[in-house]
Amino acid sequence: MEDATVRPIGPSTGRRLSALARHLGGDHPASPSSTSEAAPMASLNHAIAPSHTSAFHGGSVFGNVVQAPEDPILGVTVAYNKDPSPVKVNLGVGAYRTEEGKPLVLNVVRRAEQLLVNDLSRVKEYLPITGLAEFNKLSANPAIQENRVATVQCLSGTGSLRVGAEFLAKHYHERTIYIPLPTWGNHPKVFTLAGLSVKTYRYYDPTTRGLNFQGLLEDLNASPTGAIVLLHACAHNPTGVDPTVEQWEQIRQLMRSKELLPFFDSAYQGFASGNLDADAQSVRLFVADGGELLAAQSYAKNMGLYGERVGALSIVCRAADVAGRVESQLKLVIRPMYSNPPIHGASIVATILRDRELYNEWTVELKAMADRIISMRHLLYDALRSRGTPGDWSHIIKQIGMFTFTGLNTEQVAFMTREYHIYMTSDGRISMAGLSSRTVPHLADAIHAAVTRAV
Ligand code: PLA
Repeated sequence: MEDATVRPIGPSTGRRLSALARHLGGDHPASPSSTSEAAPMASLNHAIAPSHTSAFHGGSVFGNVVQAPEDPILGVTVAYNKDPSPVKVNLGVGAYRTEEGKPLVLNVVRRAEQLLVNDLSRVKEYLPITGLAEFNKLSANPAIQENRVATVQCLSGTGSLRVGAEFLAKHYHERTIYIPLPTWGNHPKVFTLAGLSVKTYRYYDPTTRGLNFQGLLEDLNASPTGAIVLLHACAHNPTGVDPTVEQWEQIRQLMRSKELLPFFDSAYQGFASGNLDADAQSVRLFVADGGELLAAQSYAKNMGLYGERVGALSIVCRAADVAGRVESQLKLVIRPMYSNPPIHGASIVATILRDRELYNEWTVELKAMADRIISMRHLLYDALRSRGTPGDWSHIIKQIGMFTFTGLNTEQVAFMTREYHIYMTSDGRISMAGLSSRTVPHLADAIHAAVTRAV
């Protein structure tokens, strides 16, 4: 029997790749300079395009495969790992480190894992395609009482975004997604390869180092009715600049009046304010009006479960019957992609979310992480002030979440890496969570030297 939902792989993949190549190549409205990783993306253009093999090259059918560039964010860690310098600091990837510079496994996670290990009734059977039911129920927004949400466990935030985007490309009438300028460098790739067409809306104003709220409203207002809009739920990456609650309300009104479909990326809930509820306000505003939306959640950062790849995609619908049908189609997206998600990380999260005491312990540990990051902001700000480093650095303490968008340019970043072994993304973003009071003076020296000496 012919399955109408199956798309031919060859031509459709080719189309997606050429769309991405076009997007990365610059003749698209969302040109490479519009993302936070302009330079490395340009070179991706030819590297990502399929290279059809017609003959042997050097004895291998893959002889003509070109070397792809490293990922602009994860590649920073690759370079860092190769550097033998004892003073090197990795401020690239957004991964929390302790004051001692070590990765942190939350105590509450250790406790949950112990409970899981001790429970001999637990088995390693496949999960359903949609993942662990209890995890999904506990992850879904508590504001949704009416059962009008379809939640599926996915491979962390990235997997949730990808599954949501694949679903939209297949079942939603408008294929254009507007993403903020700048945004997380993986967003345009995830959405383009899922079959959506990516455009940008103004978000950040480099002159004020704040939100370009007027530009944002104008661009959303000028977008076609029904377009999808990617919104960072809180702690915007890379800028650390979020709308206020009043501004969120204005965004909501505009989007609802134009029937724009919100797709929230919630990768840092708890890292903006230290409070899970406060950081969910943006999403909850949109849920409270009864309208529809998508939300991709990640537990990588707020539970420190990075490598466990645990996250959830929620599609909030108008009514329960719609949500049921949406879930049935999400299963058709997931089954041929990875069949069903892994069990361990979701079991940890469910163990913590279901137990009042463990949940409370989590919120305390989360707040401690957020507070340490804030204290690093103050230390760095004070260190630059005491060095008399030219420029206004108050954005370091004003911006929120894991990152500071320093305003340092590519050359200055390269200088800091070369001379000071400070590793960060070329757009000038630093992960504050990777700093400690021991490394702040070294970073301040590097920034001072970069802005006073580098071109
Ligand atoms: N969305 C945003 C806005 C992110 O910053 C990240 C991760 C994700 C989604 C995906 O996270 P997950 O799949 O691990 O849940 N950004 C990191 C890491 C922390 C990365 O680039 O993969 C970053 O350094 O920007």
